[in-house]
Amino acid sequence: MTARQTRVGIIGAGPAGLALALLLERAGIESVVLERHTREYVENRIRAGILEYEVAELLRANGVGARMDREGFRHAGTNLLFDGALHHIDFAALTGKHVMLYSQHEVVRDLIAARLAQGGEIRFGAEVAEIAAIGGPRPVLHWREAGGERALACEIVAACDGFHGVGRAALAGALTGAMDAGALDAGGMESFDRAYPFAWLGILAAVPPAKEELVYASHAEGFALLSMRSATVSRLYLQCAPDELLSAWPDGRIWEALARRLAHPGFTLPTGPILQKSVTPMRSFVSEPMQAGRLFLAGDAAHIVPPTGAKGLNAAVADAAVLARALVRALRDGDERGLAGYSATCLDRIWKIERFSWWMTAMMHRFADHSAFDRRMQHAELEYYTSSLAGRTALAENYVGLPLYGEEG
Ligand code: FAS
Ligand code: PHB
Repeated sequence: MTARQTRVGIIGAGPAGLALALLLERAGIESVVLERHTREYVENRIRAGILEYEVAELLRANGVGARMDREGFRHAGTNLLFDGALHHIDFAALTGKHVMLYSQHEVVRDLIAARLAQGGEIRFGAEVAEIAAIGGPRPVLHWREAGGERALACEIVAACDGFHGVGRAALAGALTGAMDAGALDAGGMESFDRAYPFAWLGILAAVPPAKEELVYASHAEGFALLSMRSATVSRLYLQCAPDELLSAWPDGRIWEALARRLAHPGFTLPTGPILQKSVTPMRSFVSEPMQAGRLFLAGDAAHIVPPTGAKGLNAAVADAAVLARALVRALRDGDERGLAGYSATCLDRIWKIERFSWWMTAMMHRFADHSAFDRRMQHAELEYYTSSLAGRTALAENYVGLPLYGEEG
Protein backbone atom coordinates (compact mmCIF):
# COMPACT_ATOMS: atom_id res chain seq x y z
CA MET A 1 0.00 0.00 0.00
CA THR A 2 1.45 3.40 -0.95
CA ALA A 3 1.27 5.75 2.01
CA ARG A 4 0.11 9.32 1.56
CA GLN A 5 2.49 11.94 3.00
CA THR A 6 1.89 14.84 5.38
CA ARG A 7 3.98 16.72 7.91
CA VAL A 8 1.77 16.17 11.00
CA GLY A 9 -0.76 13.34 11.33
CA ILE A 10 -3.41 14.26 13.95
CA ILE A 11 -5.61 11.54 15.41
CA GLY A 12 -8.92 12.92 16.70
CA ALA A 13 -11.20 15.87 15.91
CA GLY A 14 -11.88 16.87 19.49
CA PRO A 15 -10.73 20.16 21.04
CA ALA A 16 -7.06 19.06 21.21
CA GLY A 17 -6.78 17.80 17.63
CA LEU A 18 -8.76 20.63 16.08
CA ALA A 19 -6.95 23.35 18.04
CA LEU A 20 -3.60 21.84 17.03
CA ALA A 21 -4.63 21.67 13.37
CA LEU A 22 -5.79 25.29 13.42
CA LEU A 23 -2.57 26.59 14.98
CA LEU A 24 -0.34 24.57 12.62
CA GLU A 25 -2.29 25.74 9.56
CA ARG A 26 -1.92 29.37 10.62
CA ALA A 27 1.83 28.79 10.78
CA GLY A 28 1.83 27.23 7.33
CA ILE A 29 2.43 23.67 8.50
CA GLU A 30 0.38 21.05 6.73
CA SER A 31 -1.47 18.40 8.74
CA VAL A 32 -4.23 15.84 8.27
CA VAL A 33 -6.86 15.14 10.93
CA LEU A 34 -8.26 11.60 11.11
CA GLU A 35 -11.52 11.26 13.06
CA ARG A 36 -13.32 7.97 13.52
CA HIS A 37 -16.78 9.45 14.05
CA THR A 38 -18.91 11.48 11.65
CA ARG A 39 -18.86 15.26 11.63
CA GLU A 40 -22.46 15.29 12.81
CA TYR A 41 -21.53 13.10 15.82
CA VAL A 42 -18.59 15.16 17.03
CA GLU A 43 -20.46 18.44 16.54
CA ASN A 44 -23.33 17.27 18.75
CA ARG A 45 -21.42 15.61 21.60
CA ILE A 46 -22.55 17.53 24.71
CA ARG A 47 -19.69 17.93 27.16
CA ALA A 48 -17.95 20.87 28.81
CA GLY A 49 -19.06 24.43 29.12
CA ILE A 50 -16.35 26.67 30.59
CA LEU A 51 -13.46 28.23 28.61
CA GLU A 52 -10.54 29.58 30.63
CA TYR A 53 -9.48 33.17 30.02
CA GLU A 54 -6.37 32.33 27.96
CA VAL A 55 -8.15 29.60 26.00
CA ALA A 56 -10.84 32.08 24.96
CA GLU A 57 -8.11 34.60 24.07
CA LEU A 58 -6.33 31.94 21.98
CA LEU A 59 -9.52 31.24 20.01
CA ARG A 60 -10.04 34.96 19.40
CA ALA A 61 -6.39 35.48 18.36
CA ASN A 62 -6.76 32.70 15.79
CA GLY A 63 -9.99 33.88 14.25
CA VAL A 64 -12.45 31.49 15.93
CA GLY A 65 -13.81 33.64 18.75
CA ALA A 66 -16.56 35.65 17.02
CA ARG A 67 -19.49 33.28 17.65
CA MET A 68 -18.24 32.59 21.18
CA ASP A 69 -18.32 36.35 21.92
CA ARG A 70 -21.71 36.69 20.25
CA GLU A 71 -23.47 33.68 21.77
CA GLY A 72 -21.39 32.78 24.83
CA PHE A 73 -21.61 34.25 28.32
CA ARG A 74 -18.78 36.19 29.94
CA HIS A 75 -18.60 35.18 33.62
CA ALA A 76 -16.59 37.41 35.97
CA GLY A 77 -17.24 35.15 38.95
CA THR A 78 -18.87 32.02 40.35
CA ASN A 79 -20.71 30.99 43.52
CA LEU A 80 -20.10 28.37 46.18
CA LEU A 81 -23.20 27.38 48.16
CA PHE A 82 -23.05 25.64 51.55
CA ASP A 83 -25.05 25.79 54.77
CA GLY A 84 -27.79 27.44 52.66
CA ALA A 85 -25.63 30.52 52.05
CA LEU A 86 -24.19 31.73 48.74
CA HIS A 87 -20.55 32.87 48.58
CA HIS A 88 -19.44 34.79 45.50
CA ILE A 89 -15.92 34.42 44.12
CA ASP A 90 -15.17 37.56 42.11
CA PHE A 91 -12.70 36.49 39.39
CA ALA A 92 -12.41 39.98 37.91
CA ALA A 93 -11.60 41.69 41.23
CA LEU A 94 -9.24 38.91 42.33
CA THR A 95 -7.41 38.18 39.05
CA GLY A 96 -8.47 40.78 36.47
CA LYS A 97 -9.72 37.89 34.34
CA HIS A 98 -13.02 36.14 33.53
CA VAL A 99 -14.11 32.89 31.88
CA MET A 100 -16.45 32.26 28.95
CA LEU A 101 -19.40 29.94 29.22
CA TYR A 102 -19.68 28.42 25.74
CA SER A 103 -20.39 24.75 25.03
CA GLN A 104 -17.60 22.44 23.96
CA HIS A 105 -19.61 21.21 20.98
CA GLU A 106 -19.95 24.82 19.80
CA VAL A 107 -16.16 25.26 20.06
CA VAL A 108 -15.77 22.05 18.04
CA ARG A 109 -18.18 23.38 15.40
CA ASP A 110 -16.24 26.64 15.16
CA LEU A 111 -12.89 24.84 14.91
CA ILE A 112 -14.13 22.47 12.21
CA ALA A 113 -15.58 25.38 10.21
CA ALA A 114 -12.30 27.29 10.51
CA ARG A 115 -10.27 24.22 9.49
CA LEU A 116 -12.38 23.65 6.39
CA ALA A 117 -12.39 27.36 5.53
CA GLN A 118 -8.56 27.27 5.70
CA GLY A 119 -8.66 24.43 3.18
CA GLY A 120 -7.35 22.06 5.84
CA GLU A 121 -8.17 18.36 5.70
CA ILE A 122 -10.31 16.46 8.22
CA ARG A 123 -11.25 12.90 7.30
CA PHE A 124 -14.37 11.80 9.17
CA GLY A 125 -15.18 8.13 9.50
CA ALA A 126 -11.43 7.43 9.47
CA GLU A 127 -10.49 5.10 12.33
CA VAL A 128 -6.76 4.80 13.04
CA ALA A 129 -5.89 1.17 13.79
CA GLU A 130 -2.13 1.39 14.19
CA ILE A 131 0.70 3.89 14.58
CA ALA A 132 3.81 2.31 13.08
CA ALA A 133 7.50 3.25 13.03
CA ILE A 134 7.18 5.71 15.92
CA GLY A 135 10.93 5.54 16.63
CA GLY A 136 11.88 6.30 13.02
CA PRO A 137 11.85 9.56 11.05
CA ARG A 138 8.56 8.75 9.26
CA PRO A 139 5.90 7.22 11.52
CA VAL A 140 2.93 5.81 9.61
CA LEU A 141 -0.75 5.97 10.54
CA HIS A 142 -2.77 3.00 9.30
CA TRP A 143 -6.47 3.68 9.22
CA ARG A 144 -9.74 2.23 7.93
CA GLU A 145 -12.15 4.38 5.95
CA ALA A 146 -15.19 3.37 3.91
CA GLY A 147 -14.09 -0.25 4.15
CA GLY A 148 -10.64 0.41 2.76
CA GLU A 149 -7.23 0.28 4.45
CA ARG A 150 -5.16 3.44 4.10
CA ALA A 151 -1.78 4.74 5.28
CA LEU A 152 -0.39 8.20 6.06
CA ALA A 153 3.37 8.75 6.43
CA CYS A 154 4.14 11.70 8.74
CA GLU A 155 7.06 13.56 10.20
CA ILE A 156 5.14 13.82 13.47
CA VAL A 157 2.07 12.04 14.91
CA ALA A 158 -0.12 13.88 17.42
CA ALA A 159 -2.45 11.47 19.24
CA CYS A 160 -5.33 13.74 20.28
CA ASP A 161 -7.59 10.71 20.39
CA GLY A 162 -9.04 10.95 23.89
CA PHE A 163 -8.95 8.50 26.77
CA HIS A 164 -10.10 5.55 24.67
CA GLY A 165 -7.87 6.18 21.68
CA VAL A 166 -4.87 4.24 20.34
CA GLY A 167 -2.18 6.81 21.07
CA ARG A 168 -1.40 6.06 24.71
CA ALA A 169 -1.00 2.32 24.13
CA ALA A 170 1.17 2.99 21.07
CA LEU A 171 3.36 5.30 23.10
CA ALA A 172 3.71 2.70 25.87
CA GLY A 173 4.77 0.16 23.22
CA ALA A 174 7.32 2.55 21.77
CA LEU A 175 8.82 3.21 25.21
CA THR A 176 9.07 -0.52 25.91
CA GLY A 177 10.67 -1.07 22.52
CA ALA A 178 13.25 1.62 23.24
CA MET A 179 14.08 0.03 26.60
CA ASP A 180 14.37 -3.43 25.03
CA ALA A 181 16.71 -1.94 22.45
CA GLY A 182 18.90 -0.70 25.29
CA ALA A 183 18.31 3.03 24.80
CA LEU A 184 20.06 4.60 27.77
CA ASP A 185 17.55 7.32 28.55
CA ALA A 186 14.47 5.18 27.89
CA GLY A 187 11.99 4.61 30.69
CA GLY A 188 8.55 3.02 30.66
CA MET A 189 5.18 4.69 30.81
CA GLU A 190 3.87 5.40 34.31
CA SER A 191 0.17 5.94 35.00
CA PHE A 192 -1.46 7.64 37.98
CA ASP A 193 -5.13 6.89 38.54
CA ARG A 194 -7.86 7.76 41.02
CA ALA A 195 -11.52 6.76 40.67
CA TYR A 196 -14.16 8.57 42.75
CA PRO A 197 -17.05 6.82 44.56
CA PHE A 198 -19.64 8.90 42.72
CA ALA A 199 -20.60 10.30 39.29
CA TRP A 200 -22.52 13.30 37.96
CA LEU A 201 -26.02 13.00 36.58
CA GLY A 202 -26.17 15.83 34.06
CA ILE A 203 -29.25 17.32 32.36
CA LEU A 204 -29.92 19.81 29.63
CA ALA A 205 -33.28 21.50 30.29
CA ALA A 206 -35.40 23.94 28.33
CA VAL A 207 -35.39 26.30 31.30
CA PRO A 208 -33.94 29.82 31.48
CA PRO A 209 -30.88 29.94 33.76
CA ALA A 210 -31.97 30.68 37.32
CA LYS A 211 -28.77 32.62 38.12
CA GLU A 212 -26.40 34.95 36.26
CA GLU A 213 -23.37 32.81 37.14
CA LEU A 214 -22.70 29.21 38.11
CA VAL A 215 -23.58 27.81 41.55
CA TYR A 216 -21.45 24.95 42.98
CA ALA A 217 -23.41 23.48 45.91
CA SER A 218 -22.09 21.31 48.75
CA HIS A 219 -25.07 19.64 50.45
CA ALA A 220 -25.63 16.79 52.92
CA GLU A 221 -27.39 14.85 50.15
CA GLY A 222 -24.58 15.46 47.68
CA PHE A 223 -23.06 17.95 45.25
CA ALA A 224 -25.05 19.92 42.68
CA LEU A 225 -24.05 22.40 39.97
CA LEU A 226 -26.24 24.97 38.29
CA SER A 227 -24.84 25.96 34.91
CA MET A 228 -26.30 27.17 31.64
CA ARG A 229 -26.03 27.05 27.83
CA SER A 230 -28.17 29.97 26.59
CA ALA A 231 -30.91 32.37 27.72
CA THR A 232 -33.38 29.49 27.35
CA VAL A 233 -31.34 26.35 28.15
CA SER A 234 -29.89 25.35 31.52
CA ARG A 235 -27.24 22.73 32.25
CA LEU A 236 -27.42 21.16 35.73
CA TYR A 237 -25.63 18.32 37.46
CA LEU A 238 -26.14 16.38 40.67
CA GLN A 239 -23.88 13.89 42.43
CA CYS A 240 -25.09 10.32 42.08
CA ALA A 241 -23.78 6.77 42.49
CA PRO A 242 -21.04 5.76 40.02
CA ASP A 243 -23.27 3.00 38.62
CA GLU A 244 -26.44 5.11 38.65
CA LEU A 245 -29.23 4.04 36.30
CA LEU A 246 -30.93 6.92 34.52
CA SER A 247 -34.15 4.91 34.75
CA ALA A 248 -34.06 5.48 38.53
CA TRP A 249 -34.19 9.25 37.94
CA PRO A 250 -37.48 10.40 36.42
CA ASP A 251 -37.64 14.14 35.74
CA GLY A 252 -39.56 14.91 38.93
CA ARG A 253 -36.99 13.22 41.15
CA ILE A 254 -34.16 15.13 39.43
CA TRP A 255 -35.85 18.50 39.88
CA GLU A 256 -36.71 17.78 43.54
CA ALA A 257 -33.13 16.75 44.35
CA LEU A 258 -31.69 19.78 42.57
CA ALA A 259 -34.13 22.13 44.34
CA ARG A 260 -33.09 20.77 47.75
CA ARG A 261 -29.36 20.90 47.05
CA LEU A 262 -29.46 24.38 45.46
CA ALA A 263 -31.84 25.92 48.03
CA HIS A 264 -30.87 29.29 49.51
CA PRO A 265 -32.80 32.38 50.63
CA GLY A 266 -34.78 34.08 47.87
CA PHE A 267 -34.03 31.33 45.33
CA THR A 268 -36.58 29.23 43.45
CA LEU A 269 -35.34 26.66 40.94
CA PRO A 270 -37.47 26.86 37.78
CA THR A 271 -38.29 23.45 36.29
CA GLY A 272 -39.23 22.41 32.78
CA PRO A 273 -38.70 19.86 30.00
CA ILE A 274 -35.48 17.88 30.29
CA LEU A 275 -33.91 17.58 26.82
CA GLN A 276 -31.04 15.22 27.66
CA LYS A 277 -29.76 13.18 30.61
CA SER A 278 -26.39 11.49 31.06
CA VAL A 279 -24.18 10.03 33.78
CA THR A 280 -20.52 11.13 33.71
CA PRO A 281 -18.02 9.09 35.73
CA MET A 282 -15.41 10.94 37.80
CA ARG A 283 -11.75 10.12 37.40
CA SER A 284 -8.28 11.62 37.82
CA PHE A 285 -5.68 10.11 35.51
CA VAL A 286 -2.25 11.04 34.16
CA SER A 287 0.14 8.98 32.06
CA GLU A 288 3.79 10.01 31.83
CA PRO A 289 5.62 10.79 29.61
CA MET A 290 3.49 12.34 26.83
CA GLN A 291 5.99 11.70 24.05
CA ALA A 292 8.16 8.98 22.51
CA GLY A 293 10.08 9.34 19.27
CA ARG A 294 7.88 11.21 16.80
CA LEU A 295 4.64 10.50 18.72
CA PHE A 296 3.09 13.10 21.05
CA LEU A 297 -0.05 12.78 23.20
CA ALA A 298 -2.35 15.75 23.85
CA GLY A 299 -5.54 16.16 25.87
CA ASP A 300 -7.57 13.30 27.30
CA ALA A 301 -5.23 10.85 25.54
CA ALA A 302 -2.77 11.64 28.35
CA HIS A 303 -4.85 12.92 31.26
CA ILE A 304 -8.35 13.03 32.72
CA VAL A 305 -9.80 15.25 35.44
CA PRO A 306 -13.15 15.20 37.27
CA PRO A 307 -15.27 17.99 35.67
CA THR A 308 -15.66 19.87 39.00
CA GLY A 309 -12.93 22.35 38.11
CA ALA A 310 -14.05 22.75 34.47
CA LYS A 311 -10.57 21.81 33.25
CA GLY A 312 -10.81 18.91 30.77
CA LEU A 313 -11.46 20.87 27.63
CA ASN A 314 -9.10 23.66 28.68
CA ALA A 315 -6.22 21.28 29.44
CA ALA A 316 -6.68 19.71 26.00
CA VAL A 317 -6.43 23.06 24.21
CA ALA A 318 -3.45 24.06 26.37
CA ASP A 319 -1.55 20.90 25.35
CA ALA A 320 -2.36 21.68 21.72
CA ALA A 321 -1.04 25.23 22.11
CA VAL A 322 2.24 24.02 23.64
CA LEU A 323 2.64 21.29 21.00
CA ALA A 324 1.82 23.68 18.13
CA ARG A 325 4.43 26.18 19.29
CA ALA A 326 7.05 23.42 19.63
CA LEU A 327 6.19 21.95 16.22
CA VAL A 328 6.40 25.33 14.46
CA ARG A 329 9.86 25.92 15.97
CA ALA A 330 10.98 22.42 14.94
CA LEU A 331 9.39 22.00 11.50
CA ARG A 332 9.69 25.59 10.30
CA ASP A 333 12.72 26.89 12.20
CA GLY A 334 14.68 23.68 12.78
CA ASP A 335 14.81 24.18 16.57
CA GLU A 336 13.77 20.92 18.31
CA ARG A 337 14.23 22.11 21.90
CA GLY A 338 10.52 22.81 22.40
CA LEU A 339 9.65 19.33 21.16
CA ALA A 340 12.22 17.76 23.46
CA GLY A 341 10.66 19.55 26.42
CA TYR A 342 7.01 19.14 25.40
CA SER A 343 6.06 16.46 27.92
CA ALA A 344 7.77 18.21 30.85
CA THR A 345 6.18 21.57 29.97
CA CYS A 346 2.69 20.08 29.74
CA LEU A 347 2.99 17.83 32.80
CA ASP A 348 4.07 20.72 35.01
CA ARG A 349 0.79 22.50 34.21
CA ILE A 350 -1.30 19.28 34.11
CA TRP A 351 -0.39 18.23 37.64
CA LYS A 352 -1.50 21.64 38.92
CA ILE A 353 -4.79 21.18 37.05
CA GLU A 354 -5.13 17.66 38.48
CA ARG A 355 -4.59 19.05 41.96
CA PHE A 356 -7.19 21.81 41.56
CA SER A 357 -9.80 19.46 40.07
CA TRP A 358 -9.17 16.85 42.78
CA TRP A 359 -9.29 19.52 45.50
CA MET A 360 -12.59 21.06 44.26
CA THR A 361 -14.07 17.55 44.01
CA ALA A 362 -12.88 16.53 47.50
CA MET A 363 -14.16 19.75 49.03
CA MET A 364 -17.60 19.82 47.40
CA HIS A 365 -18.80 16.20 47.26
CA ARG A 366 -20.31 13.87 49.85
CA PHE A 367 -18.17 10.78 50.58
CA ALA A 368 -20.07 7.87 52.18
CA ASP A 369 -16.95 6.70 54.03
CA HIS A 370 -16.13 10.10 55.49
CA SER A 371 -15.81 10.31 59.27
CA ALA A 372 -17.28 13.20 61.27
CA PHE A 373 -13.77 14.64 61.35
CA ASP A 374 -13.49 14.43 57.53
CA ARG A 375 -16.75 16.32 57.20
CA ARG A 376 -15.51 19.02 59.52
CA MET A 377 -12.37 19.32 57.39
CA GLN A 378 -14.50 19.80 54.27
CA HIS A 379 -16.53 22.45 56.03
CA ALA A 380 -13.41 24.26 57.23
CA GLU A 381 -12.07 24.23 53.64
CA LEU A 382 -15.29 25.81 52.39
CA GLU A 383 -15.26 28.39 55.17
CA TYR A 384 -11.59 29.28 54.56
CA TYR A 385 -11.69 29.47 50.75
CA THR A 386 -14.77 31.71 50.79
CA SER A 387 -13.80 34.01 53.67
CA SER A 388 -10.04 34.52 53.19
CA LEU A 389 -8.79 36.88 50.46
CA ALA A 390 -5.82 34.56 49.89
CA GLY A 391 -8.19 31.58 49.71
CA ARG A 392 -10.56 33.22 47.25
CA THR A 393 -7.63 34.41 45.13
CA ALA A 394 -6.15 30.89 45.01
CA LEU A 395 -9.48 29.45 43.89
CA ALA A 396 -10.03 32.22 41.32
CA GLU A 397 -6.57 32.02 39.72
CA ASN A 398 -6.90 28.29 39.20
CA TYR A 399 -10.45 28.53 37.90
CA VAL A 400 -9.77 31.29 35.30
CA GLY A 401 -6.74 29.25 34.22
CA LEU A 402 -3.00 29.04 34.83
CA PRO A 403 -0.65 30.45 32.14
CA LEU A 404 -1.04 28.34 28.96
CA TYR A 405 2.65 27.87 28.37
CA GLY A 406 3.52 27.44 32.04
CA GLU A 407 6.79 29.02 33.27
CA GLU A 408 7.95 29.16 29.64
CA GLY A 409 5.54 32.08 29.17
P1 FAS B 1 -11.92 14.09 22.91
O1 FAS B 1 -12.25 12.80 23.58
O2 FAS B 1 -12.84 15.25 23.00
O3 FAS B 1 -11.60 13.87 21.37
C1 FAS B 1 -10.89 12.72 20.92
C2 FAS B 1 -11.37 12.40 19.51
O4 FAS B 1 -10.56 11.35 19.00
C3 FAS B 1 -12.81 11.91 19.51
O5 FAS B 1 -13.57 12.66 18.58
C4 FAS B 1 -12.69 10.45 19.08
O6 FAS B 1 -13.76 10.04 18.25
C5 FAS B 1 -11.39 10.47 18.28
N1 FAS B 1 -10.71 9.16 18.24
C6 FAS B 1 -10.48 8.32 19.27
N2 FAS B 1 -9.83 7.22 18.83
C7 FAS B 1 -9.66 7.38 17.48
C8 FAS B 1 -9.07 6.58 16.46
N3 FAS B 1 -8.52 5.39 16.74
N4 FAS B 1 -9.05 7.04 15.19
C9 FAS B 1 -9.61 8.25 14.90
N5 FAS B 1 -10.20 9.05 15.82
C10 FAS B 1 -10.22 8.61 17.10
N6 FAS B 1 -14.72 18.64 30.74
C11 FAS B 1 -15.04 19.79 31.36
O7 FAS B 1 -14.18 20.64 31.48
N7 FAS B 1 -16.31 20.00 31.83
C12 FAS B 1 -17.31 19.08 31.68
O8 FAS B 1 -18.44 19.29 32.10
C13 FAS B 1 -17.02 17.87 31.02
N8 FAS B 1 -17.99 16.93 30.79
C14 FAS B 1 -17.67 15.77 30.16
C15 FAS B 1 -18.65 14.79 29.91
C16 FAS B 1 -18.32 13.59 29.26
C17 FAS B 1 -19.39 12.55 29.00
C18 FAS B 1 -16.99 13.35 28.86
C19 FAS B 1 -16.59 12.04 28.20
C20 FAS B 1 -16.01 14.31 29.08
C21 FAS B 1 -16.35 15.53 29.73
N9 FAS B 1 -15.40 16.53 29.95
C22 FAS B 1 -15.69 17.69 30.57
C23 FAS B 1 -14.04 16.35 29.51
C24 FAS B 1 -13.97 16.67 28.03
O9 FAS B 1 -14.42 17.95 27.82
C25 FAS B 1 -12.57 16.38 27.57
O10 FAS B 1 -11.61 16.90 28.48
C26 FAS B 1 -12.26 16.94 26.18
O11 FAS B 1 -13.22 16.43 25.28
C27 FAS B 1 -10.85 16.51 25.81
O12 FAS B 1 -10.64 16.83 24.48
P2 FAS B 1 -9.71 15.88 23.57
O13 FAS B 1 -8.45 15.60 24.31
O14 FAS B 1 -9.67 16.53 22.25
O15 FAS B 1 -10.45 14.49 23.52
C1 PHB C 1 -20.89 22.91 32.29
O1 PHB C 1 -21.51 23.97 32.08
O2 PHB C 1 -21.06 21.86 31.61
C2 PHB C 1 -19.88 22.84 33.41
C3 PHB C 1 -19.50 24.02 34.03
C4 PHB C 1 -18.58 23.96 35.07
C5 PHB C 1 -18.07 22.74 35.48
C6 PHB C 1 -18.46 21.56 34.84
C7 PHB C 1 -19.38 21.61 33.81
O3 PHB C 1 -17.18 22.69 36.50
